[in-house]
Amino acid sequence: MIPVSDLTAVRRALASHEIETPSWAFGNSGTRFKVFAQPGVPRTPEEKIADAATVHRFTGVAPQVALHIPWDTVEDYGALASYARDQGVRLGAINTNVFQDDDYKLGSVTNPDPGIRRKATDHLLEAISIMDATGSRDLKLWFSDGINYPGQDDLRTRQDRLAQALRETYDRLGDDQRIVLEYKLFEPAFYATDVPDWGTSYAHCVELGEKATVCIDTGHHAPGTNIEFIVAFLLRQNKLGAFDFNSRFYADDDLMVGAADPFQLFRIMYEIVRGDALHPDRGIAFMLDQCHNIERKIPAVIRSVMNVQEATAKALLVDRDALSAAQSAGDVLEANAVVMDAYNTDVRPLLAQVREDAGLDPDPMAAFKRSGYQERVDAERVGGEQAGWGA
Ligand code: PSV
Ligand code: MN
Ligand code: MN
Repeated sequence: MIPVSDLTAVRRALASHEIETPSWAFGNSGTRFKVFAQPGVPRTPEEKIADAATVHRFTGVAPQVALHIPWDTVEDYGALASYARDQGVRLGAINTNVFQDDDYKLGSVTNPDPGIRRKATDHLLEAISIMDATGSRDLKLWFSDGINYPGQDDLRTRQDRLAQALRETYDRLGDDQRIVLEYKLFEPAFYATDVPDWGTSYAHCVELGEKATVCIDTGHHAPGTNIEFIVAFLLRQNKLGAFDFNSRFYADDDLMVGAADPFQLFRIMYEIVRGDALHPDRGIAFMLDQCHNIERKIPAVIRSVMNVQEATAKALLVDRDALSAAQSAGDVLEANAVVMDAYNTDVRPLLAQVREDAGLDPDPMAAFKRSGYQERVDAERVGGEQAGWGA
């Protein structure tokens, strides 16, 4: 493990790490079987931002909140951005939604009907106008497009339609804006998805240009996929733009990141550290994309942020000199031991110290509980909104 004398750099790295929270994590959500409504859930985008700001107040590392359009539709996005600023946070990625309209039954930008393709592409362009008003950098694209049966539509033509819509969208981006293109193996399409994997996303991004990068949603792979390999590969190509962090036991479970497989999260964060991509200046957005169906939402997001911090702290503790010496010597067991030593370190005291240095309570979960915020919003907010999922 890294010598104690080098811990200053580790502390500094941890203090500057930023995690972006999703507005929809604070609303009611569920599965297709049932949405269990909770008291105190936000009724408006402003209230979702207030909850995200609360997470930031207790963790100190979540200064940005992502919006989902149309779930977070408002009249004046500039005013929403200044509301967020007043709360102590910024508006982050604008997530597009071309999956919750009857017109999109056979696809959005890959639909065989040119009128529906136009409608979907117009939504993407409108999202860029929202970014102009909010000052957001990232346009997050996820397409539910795909087909359920062999022969239902032409696989290759659908790629052409996708490329065309992406090109039009890309050409509308401002100088400081970019596309982050998410992939997903299956669901809602069950036979073939139009952007099913990182390779497809990567190829479209390369074709588009340098303002297009891949978004890795950790829940969107086949079981057993080596996600840290994807991270290493994309970083090497300068094509990793963002994460949608969550964890899964089976498919796209959207559970709290680090809950199902903290070791995988550590391995991912090690590749980030190895690729020198942790600092916000490096342009990787570490976003959460989660739904809290049965647990209270604000503390679940606080816990998720802490889980990412713990994995990151362990990744930073890997003794990279010792690791590369063992690797060069072909010492398999020693190399593995160096990595495992870091993973098996209890980093909670280190993170408590980092928080105290930043003037925060060392235990954000306990501090949130004591604050009375939950009780206050439970009493104040009557008739909270559904997040958009699980209707
Ligand atoms: C799709 O499963 C997805 O991961 C996309 O990011 C959506 O925009 C998001 O879920 C909404 O939670
Ligand atoms: Mn996602
Ligand atoms: Mn998902």
